[in-house]
Amino acid sequence: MNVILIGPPGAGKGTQAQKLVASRGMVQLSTGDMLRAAKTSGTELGNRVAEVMDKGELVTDEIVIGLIEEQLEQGSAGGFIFDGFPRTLAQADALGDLLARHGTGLHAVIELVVDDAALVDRIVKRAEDAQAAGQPVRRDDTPEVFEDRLRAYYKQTAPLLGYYYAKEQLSQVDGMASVDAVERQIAAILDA
Ligand code: B4P
Repeated sequence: MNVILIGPPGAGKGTQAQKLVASRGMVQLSTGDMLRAAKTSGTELGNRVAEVMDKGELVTDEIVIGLIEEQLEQGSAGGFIFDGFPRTLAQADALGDLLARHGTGLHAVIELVVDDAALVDRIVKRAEDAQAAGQPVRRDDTPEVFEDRLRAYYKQTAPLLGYYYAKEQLSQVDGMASVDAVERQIAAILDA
């Protein structure tokens, strides 16, 4: 089963993807995590990625699609969770082509619906928690950069909701609920 988790920044895509890894043996493909790893690599590509991410903008489709393509080559018996990918229509088209080339397809697209105000609170809390624990704070987890991330979401990613709705693949969950309650809603969709 291949599943996309879609939603605004801080909606809980990464949190729920990890739950699916634990409960269903799926492989999580988080473009955010892959890009953060590239950022710390110190390569020229990593430096270019860092500049874009720290401004709250989207990295180019070419880079992100290339990262996903590499991971798909490795296969997954339990299927893939696409966490934070696709984020543009070009990425969505590319994913459809890549899955078809691997003889598989997309089984569900799950939107995590969360109010904008709650998103900012979560991002600020994550930064505070990281600081208190002496861990690195994400440079894009500030209220200022968050505004730009949210703007990028509504402009470039939200159109994907109509794209997948038209294909009858879109389901919505209440992302304002607790982590466990969101997990139960997702399980019900995947089991249906
Ligand atoms: P991502 O890493 O995808 O990050 P995100 O949108 O912030 O996170 P997510 O929704 O996964 O939230 P999380 O579970 O962590 O992207 C970061 C950047 O990478 C982008 O801005 C962009 O520059 C770049 N990028 C990534 N993919 C790209 C692509 N495909 N194309 C181009 N550029 C790309 O949850 C957030 C917080 O909320 C956590 O602290 C969590 O504990 C908390 N939380 C989660 N669920 C909760 C719940 N139900 N209740 C209360 N708190 C909850």
